[in-house]
Amino acid sequence: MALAVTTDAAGRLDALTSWHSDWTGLRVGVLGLGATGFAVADTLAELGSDVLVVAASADEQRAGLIDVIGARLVVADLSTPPSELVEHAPDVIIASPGFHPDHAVLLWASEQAIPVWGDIELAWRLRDKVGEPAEWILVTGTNGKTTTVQLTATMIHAAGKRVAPCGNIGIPVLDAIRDPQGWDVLVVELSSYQLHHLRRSGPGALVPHSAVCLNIADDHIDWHGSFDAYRDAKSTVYANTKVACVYNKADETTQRMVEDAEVSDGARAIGFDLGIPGPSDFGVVEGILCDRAFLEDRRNSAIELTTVPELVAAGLDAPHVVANILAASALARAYGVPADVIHDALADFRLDAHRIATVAVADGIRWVDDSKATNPHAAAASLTAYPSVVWIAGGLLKGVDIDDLVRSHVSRLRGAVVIGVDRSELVAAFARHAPALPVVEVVVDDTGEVMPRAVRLAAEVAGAGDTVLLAPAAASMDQFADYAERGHLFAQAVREFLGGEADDQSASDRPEA
Ligand code: UMA
Repeated sequence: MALAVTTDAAGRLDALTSWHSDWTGLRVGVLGLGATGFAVADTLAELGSDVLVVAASADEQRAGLIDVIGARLVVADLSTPPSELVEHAPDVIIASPGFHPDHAVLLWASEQAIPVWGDIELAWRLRDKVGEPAEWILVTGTNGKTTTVQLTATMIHAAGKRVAPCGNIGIPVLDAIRDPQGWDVLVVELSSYQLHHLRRSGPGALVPHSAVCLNIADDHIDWHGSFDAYRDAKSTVYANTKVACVYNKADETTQRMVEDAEVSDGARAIGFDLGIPGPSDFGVVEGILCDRAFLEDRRNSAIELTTVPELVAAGLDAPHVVANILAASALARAYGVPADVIHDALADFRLDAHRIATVAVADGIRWVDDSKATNPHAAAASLTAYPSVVWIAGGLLKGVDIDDLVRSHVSRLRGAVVIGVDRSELVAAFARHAPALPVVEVVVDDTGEVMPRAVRLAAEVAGAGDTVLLAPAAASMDQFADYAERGHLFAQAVREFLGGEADDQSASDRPEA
């Protein structure tokens, strides 16, 4: 009898592949009440499901709306599954991305054989709410995801298509698919957390138009448990791709992911890097960014997309940004965007705040905010863009090893200012690889004080021709609300310092000799 019930429940879930399926009465446990949990609860309550949300904490505004949308909320210590959830006996659990795979409630769900979906799978199943479902273009990678999503969406929009950037970028995909205007294309940023919850086959598996993993390096190892688990999660992005699997020729792991992927018949592998492109690649020839993939005579010719001098004018010439542009162009060309449309779209494109943004240039010193460099791989890309750097680094290292980053960039460093809780690891790495380098620590914890002190200390070391670069290689949550606040406070401190208002109290921050 129990077996029959389980089979029926599984059969019902398998059949739920449309907005127009019968979702009424489905017992759903939603984990988390952030952006994702709210979108999930709101959607499924609208569809008539019986929704119970559980979260360790919840923002007041969303919590206040739970009754209104017709769901229930339990805020509890989730070290064990709350009794309300056990009594609810959910047919399916939908987990917010931040829930660790070993979270007590997920372990319980697995013991009880309760299927767990992510919000992305739910959105895929519901994608036909408004007219013809949009094509999905997927973007993941350790760094450059958001910029590449924005670039791709900008290019497709310039071609006159209705396109929504969504996903980890900050807009739940469920919000995009419920937008009454409907879309031709969703460009979906996927984090490794979201990819971890995706299945590669079966009724809930995504079938993307095209996909890219931009690069892969140590990040979020504390969440996934190992680099291999992180890489495996990322590789799911290519599963079932129909048209183009775009990979980074400078990052062999992404190429292997494509080689190993189960894709739809006819899907092509398209490489990109900053070198000369082979047939089926995107690359750069004598300062010209080229498509050598989406043209008839790709053996003998290539199509010009834009030039490096034009990118310099738009502030888009840092090497990692050029790589993002090539990846986005590959996705847009795969979707059929003409090369001249891409060219014109790039001329107007500007990077978001806190991404390799020049805050000020004074006395020959450039001050750059790359607070978005939250891991060593991103910081490496940003360090590589400048020849002589006073580096402001540190924060929460998230279990990743900083040693290689320090070792491989010492030659371009004039000095370093170390911030954040994990300072000792950075300071030890400098001691090992650059014992003569001036390295100072900011030992204050007060959020408002960290950047003014870091800026004053950096100014003591920097000279004409140097760049003072905030590229922390670490997360910000130890001292700041997020990377945006960290970058904002840096920029403010730079402006105040250059305004001549700063006095010098920095000696107290120097480490003991
Ligand atoms: N919660 C718990 N226990 C946990 C984890 C979370 O109770 O162990 C609860 C919290 O109390 C809160 C809710 O879950 O109620 C928060 O859920 P969440 O952490 O999954 O965050 P959301 O607000 O749903 O936002 C998520 C993404 N956040 C994370 O993956 C951590 C957002 O990416 C994304 O924009 C949003 O979904 C929409 O898709 C942010 C992010 O930092 C930008 N992503 C990471 C990154 O880019 O490095 C992966």
